[in-house]
Amino acid sequence: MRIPFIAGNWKMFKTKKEAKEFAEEFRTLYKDTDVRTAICAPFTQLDTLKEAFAGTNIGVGAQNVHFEDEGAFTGEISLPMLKEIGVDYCVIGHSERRQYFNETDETVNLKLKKLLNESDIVPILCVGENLEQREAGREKEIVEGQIRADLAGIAADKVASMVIAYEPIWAIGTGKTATPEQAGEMCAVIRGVIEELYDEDTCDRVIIQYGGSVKPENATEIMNMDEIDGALVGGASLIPQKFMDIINF
Ligand code: G2H
Repeated sequence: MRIPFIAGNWKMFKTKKEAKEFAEEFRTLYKDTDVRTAICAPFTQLDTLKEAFAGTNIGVGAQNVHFEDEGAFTGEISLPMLKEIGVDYCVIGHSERRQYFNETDETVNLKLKKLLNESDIVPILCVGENLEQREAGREKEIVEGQIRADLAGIAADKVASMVIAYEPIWAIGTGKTATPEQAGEMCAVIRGVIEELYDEDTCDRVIIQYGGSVKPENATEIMNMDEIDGALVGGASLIPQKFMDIINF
């Protein structure tokens, strides 16, 4: 049985003051549920959230990590730095990083290996096709290719502990959501590739989220799809009540 997992991805939103205000309000709304929950925040807000959510089941995640421990990599953050803060999750390969910051399947693969081999931080690997690829009917081929390349050389037990988020680029922040059927179909494709690359047990255990304009109004139908175990929520995770309503889908 896979436990539903709903994570917020704040992207480059919220100052420390705003993060504190969010956490205070969210803690008053949050009731322990059977749903796993986390907020993936900008690096400078991670310690604030860890402190604010201490003693709760609310996890805290980063949105990127470098694959080297240290070095001349201006502007980057390493795994030892994240471990020191005690983060629980780390988003890897978000389409915005692939699109604007030169993230490739190769760097995604190095980052996943780094996290999985050297920490207990759970990666949330993002994959998804763009509009042009979807219109050309190539979405399955694109996502399959990303999964194969991103997971190359990673062992089954590590993959089983991961989270994969299917995020069609055309549905991100656009207000256009994939239909539950489209999202479910692609999550099934991902599970199928995992089974082919590994085995049934790994495929049964890996958590697969949908991400792309998830909001309280569409969370229930998305979460009701068999192959969808959770959601990666951008815009709607910035407002405590909205994010809570999604968790209570
Ligand atoms: C997709 C998602 C969160 P939004 O990027 O990762 O953002 O819910 O704003 O589309």
